[in-house]
Amino acid sequence: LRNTDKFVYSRYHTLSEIYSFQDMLVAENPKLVSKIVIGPSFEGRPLNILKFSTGGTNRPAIWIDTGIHSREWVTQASGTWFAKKIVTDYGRDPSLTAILNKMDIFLEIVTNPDGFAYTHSNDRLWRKTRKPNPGTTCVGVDPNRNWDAGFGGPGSSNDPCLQTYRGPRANSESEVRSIVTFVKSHNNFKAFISIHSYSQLLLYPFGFTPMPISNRAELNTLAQRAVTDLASLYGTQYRFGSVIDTIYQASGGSIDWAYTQGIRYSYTFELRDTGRFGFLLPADQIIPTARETWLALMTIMDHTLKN
Ligand code: ING
Ligand code: ZN
Repeated sequence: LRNTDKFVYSRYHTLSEIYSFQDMLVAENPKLVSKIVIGPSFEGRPLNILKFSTGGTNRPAIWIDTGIHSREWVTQASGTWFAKKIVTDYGRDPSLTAILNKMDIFLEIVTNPDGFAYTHSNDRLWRKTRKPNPGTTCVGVDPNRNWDAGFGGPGSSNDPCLQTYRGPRANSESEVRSIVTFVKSHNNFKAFISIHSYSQLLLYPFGFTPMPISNRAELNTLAQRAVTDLASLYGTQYRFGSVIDTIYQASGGSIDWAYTQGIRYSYTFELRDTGRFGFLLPADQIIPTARETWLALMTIMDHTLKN
């Protein structure tokens, strides 16, 4: 692991390898990329964000996170590929260059590092954080039910032994609270994209209520364009719609929170596949998944720039 050209994007990597990747990318591209530590995880690991910026102060910004659910390994792997893609394409691809000449991109690749370490060491299918819960041996909170948007409502559990345990209160998890504090203090995010797997879906708010968002028609049309662009590469088919209409009711999710903060381009991706391999997606699908997803991300980011 000497530099980010030698990094093997077609394999899954450990947490320490991804941390090294981030530091190498910053060292190689100091004028474009910086690392911000927004907090410690529950177990004390750094919550790293890569900031891609060509200047300015507090420019309008795009948030992208991968790996908030630790077992969704193709997302952290894709996030790593996106980071390299951004530094490769800036100054070469006119659309990305236009975006970065006006906006900043913030990318959190390992949003749940304690869970991710645990998927390598103990349980490949661990989803939640690793914070112990009082009164039970069951560990962890679902970091996508812990946000302050319909917190505690349907589609979240008060049972610490379940995968969708919401936690004792909104923002109880450092991994969530650190993002909330960062996004609020920045105060100029225009898009918030949270990347999960699997199911091949592109979802917009809300998950906690059937109430339609005010720019539903715009987000629906944009989602349709994004999934069409995604499919143009390898034919991968995505469905799209609101969380509640498309999959299930879910309260306390990140994109619902982002939307209620006024971030009008809020989306969740569910990457490959549709269930054949599920969370255990073979590594030879990492680069194709990242490449096709990048097309959809560019469509959303370009629209955000122009609106
Ligand atoms: N799916 C998401 C989950 O947390 C989701 C779906 C997206 C819910 C946005 C709420 C808001 O259940 C996976 N695979 O985790
Ligand atoms: Zn998930």
